Amino acid sequence: MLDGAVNGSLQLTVTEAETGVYRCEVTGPRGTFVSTPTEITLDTLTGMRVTPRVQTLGDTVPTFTVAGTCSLQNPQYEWTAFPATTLNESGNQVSVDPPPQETTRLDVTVTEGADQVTVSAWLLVAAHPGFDDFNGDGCQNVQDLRDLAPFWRQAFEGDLSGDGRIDVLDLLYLQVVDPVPCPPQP
Ligand SMILES: [Ca+2]
Ligand SMILES: [Ca+2]
Repeated sequence: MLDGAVNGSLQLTVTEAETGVYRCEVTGPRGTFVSTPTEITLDTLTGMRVTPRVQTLGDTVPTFTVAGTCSLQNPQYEWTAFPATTLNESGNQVSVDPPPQETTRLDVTVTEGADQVTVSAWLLVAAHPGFDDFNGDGCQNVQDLRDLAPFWRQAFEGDLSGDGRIDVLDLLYLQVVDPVPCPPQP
């Protein structure tokens, strides 16, 4: 019997040691009832995800991290890029350097004991370069997006997504990481 488990409900903080089959035994004046067993298993890879889920290639080396909600004992990570490109792996992190020439999907298979899961992330690479700082003010911020907006749904040679016009797909490729207004450049 579990220490202290003498009430009508049982709350567990589940670790590997607490997995197994549980039964409840109720004893009263007219005898003892034993419940049907309930099995508790632990899937340590629940909630595993890559962050960021999507990022756009900018002027820094793109890095991704995979993590879940459980702490893992002896995880193995296997990163794969589609199309293939150079990956620099370090535990649950990977950096993509040199930068790929086209949009790349990253898959990571995480293995912990008998459990395994594969999750993905995307590195978006614009079809045409030069949009890192669209208005040339030295920042990649929302002002670049505003300055691109007048071309919305218009023909635009050399656009980011490569279909010859500006729409929501192109905005996905814009980095908006710097402050607004853009501070004076050194
Ligand atoms: Ca700018
Ligand atoms: Ca486009």
